[in-house]
Amino acid sequence: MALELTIKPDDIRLLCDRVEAAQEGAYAIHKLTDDYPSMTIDDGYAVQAELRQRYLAKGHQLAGWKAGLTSRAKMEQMGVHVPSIGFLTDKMARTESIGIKTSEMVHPRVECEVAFVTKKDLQGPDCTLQDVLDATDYVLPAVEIIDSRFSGFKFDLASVVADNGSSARYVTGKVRLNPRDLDLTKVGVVMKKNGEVVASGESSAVLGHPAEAIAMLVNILAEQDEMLPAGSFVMSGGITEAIPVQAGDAITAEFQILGQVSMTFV
Ligand code: OOG
Ligand code: MG
Repeated sequence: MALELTIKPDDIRLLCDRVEAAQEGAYAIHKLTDDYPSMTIDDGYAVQAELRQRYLAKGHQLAGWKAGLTSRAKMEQMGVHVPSIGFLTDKMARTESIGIKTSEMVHPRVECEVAFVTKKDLQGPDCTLQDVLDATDYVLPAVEIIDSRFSGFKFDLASVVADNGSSARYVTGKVRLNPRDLDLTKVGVVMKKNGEVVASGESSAVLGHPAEAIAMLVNILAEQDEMLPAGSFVMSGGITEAIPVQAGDAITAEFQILGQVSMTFV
């Protein structure tokens, strides 16, 4: 299956120019559908694919994928009701020990996610939760730092997909567990900002089971004639709503069983 586009290739490149410049310059733009009201989700994925080619051509390495808008809290916060996917590069990875620069982002927000690392290729369509569990090497805790390039963090699905699902940065924790050694529907999370609890939830919020989000991601990749190779790092989507952060903030995400992920913003 291939994407069905309603926007001409020249315009896909033009929209990609806009998104790429906003991502690299850390400034807000208006949502793409303001100028292309008929833009579809497939058009959005075509812009995202062009963006991925451009980053890879510049020497960035593909580091994995992320599912987004997979929990009710996230869908309600963003007013969007269909999950999405985006790609991750090595340039987005951050560690717990080094302050994360807010000057490189427009209006960053943090969210707690269960991440997966695979040991077998996964190929859609029809990828299931069980296929994902069978292919999982280990799960680990992660915090995604999202940063919509759209003014006011307001968008529709076509626009956010073109903006690579607001992907910006991510940090992983140290615990790695075999998915058979925990109940992945019952991972409680608490997000603290400067020592105060700002969000909490349970991993079942992500499509009933976070592995379901990975299956969905694999099936969306199949629509683009792509698969998820063994060894992939994949984030399954924010469990709670995303929390705004600014320079000076310290964030700790506490995951039951999976330990914690901490970071500071500078
Ligand atoms: C879109 C990205 C959503 C998640 O985990 O739900 C996402 C957004 O909310 O800007 O990464
Ligand atoms: Mg996310």
